[in-house]
Amino acid sequence: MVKAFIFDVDGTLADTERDGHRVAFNLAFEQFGLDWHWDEETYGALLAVTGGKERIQHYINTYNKPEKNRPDLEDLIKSLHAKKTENYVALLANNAIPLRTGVKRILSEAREAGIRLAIATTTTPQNVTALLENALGKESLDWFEVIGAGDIVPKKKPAPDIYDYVLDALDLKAEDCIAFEDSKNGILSSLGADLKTIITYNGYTRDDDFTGALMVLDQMGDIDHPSSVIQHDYQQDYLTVDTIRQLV
Ligand code: XBP
Ligand code: MG
Repeated sequence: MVKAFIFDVDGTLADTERDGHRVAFNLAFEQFGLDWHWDEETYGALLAVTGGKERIQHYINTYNKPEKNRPDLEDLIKSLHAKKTENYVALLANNAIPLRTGVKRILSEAREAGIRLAIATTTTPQNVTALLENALGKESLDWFEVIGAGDIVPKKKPAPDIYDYVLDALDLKAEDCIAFEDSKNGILSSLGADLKTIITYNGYTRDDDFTGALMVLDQMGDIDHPSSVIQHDYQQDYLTVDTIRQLV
């Protein structure tokens, strides 16, 4: 009996990375007078590191940026990231990034079926609030019993900590829940917490290794936008709560 669904945010609920986070990072770099620019391909490679502050540090190391020797580097990264969060929230408010196909329907079906909802993400809490409010309305924040996000745990994905935190807050066992993820770092985290995991990949993650997934699809899909199922013998046109219940 499935008792709760736990959702990743970036890449799973919405395609936020290329046209959301990436744009907000680049704007922050400009605002700080830095000549850094993350094009789509560069950003795809940088996504190997989760967490915006960690990603900036990784970029500085990998590209051997002169800023690496600044004595105030830690503060610089913190301020840059705070500006990036401000930019991202403003971007969502002006031009909401839609939820991926089928996400809203799955959330409604789950609510009707009495399945509890939660979020386990690496992104900053304000970003989750902004995405949900803009895409689904303010009241949608109450649909999620637990929102585990950002620095609330010291070790970000691929560590299992954020999922362990959410399971603990829900007071549920992993075997009673399903995780929804889009990336290798995401599934390493959810499997590390012993969660059965459904993958809906995106442009950046289509070639990731999803070994151990319960099912891998290109999207949850809808009646007009059928899913392609990559891994699992599954006959339906799109993912439904009933199908998920039959799978487990
Ligand atoms: C995605 C991430 C985040 C975002 C940027 O998290 O790794 O770092 O790219 O957000 P998930 P921040 O897939 O777990 O939702 O800059 O706030 O970290
Ligand atoms: Mg993700």
